[in-house]
Amino acid sequence: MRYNIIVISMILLVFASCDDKKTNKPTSQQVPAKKEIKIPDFNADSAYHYVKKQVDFGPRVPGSEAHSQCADWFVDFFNEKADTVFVQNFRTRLYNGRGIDGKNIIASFNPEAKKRILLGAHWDSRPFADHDPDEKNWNTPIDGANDGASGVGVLMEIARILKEQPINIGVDIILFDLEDYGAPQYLNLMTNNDWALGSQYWSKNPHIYNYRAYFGLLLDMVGASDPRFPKEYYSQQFAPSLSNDVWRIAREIGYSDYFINEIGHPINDDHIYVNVNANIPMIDIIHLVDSEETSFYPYWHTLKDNIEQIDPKTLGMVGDVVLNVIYRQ
Ligand code: AHN
Ligand code: ZN
Repeated sequence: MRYNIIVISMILLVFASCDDKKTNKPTSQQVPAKKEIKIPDFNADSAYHYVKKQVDFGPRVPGSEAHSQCADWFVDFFNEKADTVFVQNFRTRLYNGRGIDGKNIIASFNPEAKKRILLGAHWDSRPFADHDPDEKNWNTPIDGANDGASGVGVLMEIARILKEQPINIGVDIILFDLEDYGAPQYLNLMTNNDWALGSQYWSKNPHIYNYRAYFGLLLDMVGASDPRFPKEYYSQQFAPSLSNDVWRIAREIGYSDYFINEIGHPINDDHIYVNVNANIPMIDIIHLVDSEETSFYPYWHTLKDNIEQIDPKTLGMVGDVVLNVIYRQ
């Protein structure tokens, strides 16, 4: 029996080698080469520098001097990198009924392209450290190095790269204002729609009439070390295939220890209004933990959400994932 197998194998080998001689071509040359996509390098140190620069303005609390100076810096920056910059000034109402001015900033690449991807983050920082362990700090504004500035820093680095290595599809980077002015925890108001005021406004009044995007990615708290990014619950509800695709790409490029293949907590963030009002499937990439108290990263809404928490390695991972998603389209 075994002898028979050896004989048959030898006959097959002879045939195989004959065949090789006939064609005289390695098989790889017979298959047309797959289109090579060159994914650019994300410079994590550059992204870190953009985060630090924002924090150095001071807390970007709407209505403050730091807020308006930082906005001017963004507009100058994007005017240099993007094809068109839109500044959407709006007036809205806070949880306490007070009127307030906000500014969404949109940087567009390839404005004529029909196929577009929306990339977002919020650029304002929270006026209250209402989750600080020390009650004295509950009305002090936070640096928001991770909560806000990290996502913006990653998107600024993406803008720098898009200018250097243009792509065919359209990309819109949107910096939402007034995401983080929700009622302080200690008031126990149990309200929900006092967060994400900038995205609430934009999703009902997009910068371009009938604006459409293929899909969107929102970045929130993407800069702390040793992050945990499960698939945020609402993202998985609104855009399951997008969420699965992004996490598959993250696994393919080696980040499965951080982009965890689990469903995380439901988060009321800017992507909700983009999905509901603008009807664009958008997911939230956000650092979530499994603690009882809050589902957010440990220094969330405390005075310790400062530049010390920012790890370029995390910015780099998230930047790589975003670049792989957009340059593979
Ligand atoms: C709520 O706490 C209801 N939403 C928080 C969303 C958020 C705040 N993301 C960053 N800061
Ligand atoms: Zn926040």
